[in-house]
Amino acid sequence: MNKSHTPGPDQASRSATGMSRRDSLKLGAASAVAAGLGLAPSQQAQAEDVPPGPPTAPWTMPLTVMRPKKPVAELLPPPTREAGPKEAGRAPHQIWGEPPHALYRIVVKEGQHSFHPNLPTQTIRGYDGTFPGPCIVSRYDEAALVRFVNQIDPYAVGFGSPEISVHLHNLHCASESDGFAGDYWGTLRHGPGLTRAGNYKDHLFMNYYAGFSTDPNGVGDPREALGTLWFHDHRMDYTEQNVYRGMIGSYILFDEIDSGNENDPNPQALRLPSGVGTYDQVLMISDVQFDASGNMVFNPMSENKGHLGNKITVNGKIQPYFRVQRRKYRFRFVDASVARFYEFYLMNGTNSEDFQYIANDGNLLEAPLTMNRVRLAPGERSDIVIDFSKYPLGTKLYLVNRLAMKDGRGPEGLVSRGTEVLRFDVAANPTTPDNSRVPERLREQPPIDLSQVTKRRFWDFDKKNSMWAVNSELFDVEKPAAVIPKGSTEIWTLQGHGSWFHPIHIHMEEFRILSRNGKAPPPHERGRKDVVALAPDERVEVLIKFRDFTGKYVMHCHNLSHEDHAMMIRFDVV
Ligand SMILES: [Cu+2]
Repeated sequence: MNKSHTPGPDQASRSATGMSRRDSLKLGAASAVAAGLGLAPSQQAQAEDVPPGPPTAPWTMPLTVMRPKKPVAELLPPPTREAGPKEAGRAPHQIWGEPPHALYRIVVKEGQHSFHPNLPTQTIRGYDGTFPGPCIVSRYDEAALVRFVNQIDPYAVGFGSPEISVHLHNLHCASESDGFAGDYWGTLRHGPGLTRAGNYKDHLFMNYYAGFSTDPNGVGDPREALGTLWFHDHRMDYTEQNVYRGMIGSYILFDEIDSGNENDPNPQALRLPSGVGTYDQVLMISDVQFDASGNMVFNPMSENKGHLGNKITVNGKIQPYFRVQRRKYRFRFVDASVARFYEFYLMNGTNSEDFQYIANDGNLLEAPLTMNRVRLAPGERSDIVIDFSKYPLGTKLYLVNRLAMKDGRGPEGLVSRGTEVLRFDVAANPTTPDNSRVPERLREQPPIDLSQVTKRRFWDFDKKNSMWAVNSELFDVEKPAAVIPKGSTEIWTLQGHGSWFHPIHIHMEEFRILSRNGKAPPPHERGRKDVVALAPDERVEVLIKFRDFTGKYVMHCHNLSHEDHAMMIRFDVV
């Protein structure tokens, strides 16, 4: 048995159905059903072709709009550099000086959620008990400290784990606040990366540009700015179940250039459509599997493939509508699904409409692209701007996913009709003039400089004994697969195999795609990225730096079933 599978401090924690994916592999189908998953035999038999789920009437409720979560005036006990007495036993914050600009408190707990009025209310587990969780809006050079309070019953039953590890996907962040897979915690148990369990854990997000520690001014490089981020659970072995059950939220970063103000008088400001919750909208996309009675199910027999839903949700709703004014809007797509890839089109009758594609993985491109599709792998983000002033009042536009998937193997090509997931109703003229714009130049990119490269590493993503492996090894939480001196620049080669797609995500720093099978990446992938969808047998080379922080981080497949068993490596920056 691989060392990483030896029992850790928490191993008494298995709840009735919350067995880890690896356990259920060992136990097999019969015991998984016996564990009370309540799946009808037909559904088990159809694990690959997801059954359609009960009918739901389209366009019966409005889109849930993500608005900025309010900070709190104080936290009790006050945050401290060293973990507080009742805090999960994390390492001290690497940077600790002035009090953080904003304090947030997010309670991780069960909540009752309605995906659709035709379906029963579901017990989800999420940030503040909602699906999706809150949206935090932050700014560069204004640190945010987020206290995550874990109120999940440590003896809770059902799929998912009561222990959590919160990862803020894409933040350039100190290891102790990154949500390392082995840093999971609850009120009773903890992972091998922490010294004790706790009631809460503070994550300190400094919101510094990469390169700040070697910049004489301490600012870093604004060309490294991040924009659309999201946070989600990263608990080793249970990430898929916890994310699927609702542990997702969004995090937006602004700076002087992308300032979040379309009327900004600063000449540097881009003045993109602004106002998170008004003309700047987060769209978190998750697919959920419902059984015939309309209950959300998690089928561990999709083991090894990736769990697909039979309903696509946008901000936790099935087929909502969104009333828009005849003006420009920014939409930030987040693929928060555990395995599903999407390709979205904006349909006006039978025409697919063009829009401006401005950011990939939350990072503004150098220049906007005119496109008619948004393709997303799990973990990826895309920002687009749609100008609804082109359409007469009363127009209805549909966001349609045309990408087919039969199982977690990956996308199988486009279908002609697709699934409508969101309807835009052009409902009103703007009440104030639309001063927003999409300028011809967005954000300058750092140059690709290969002269700094000190090391190349090769990572092979393949199956080994029915498990997912990297360089033929399963994830070992205790042992780094790479030890990287802080400040290094490296080229990593990511190699896929067989007929499987693997969306590969690297923590801590973004990368630039140098080549896909020896060829330049497509224009929308020429900016900075943190996920690259590795196609079957594809070889991707990326350039990546490891700056500013030290500690343990991970690279993994963002098909979360693959990640959980166990296509992930630990790397340490020292
Ligand atoms: Cu994978």
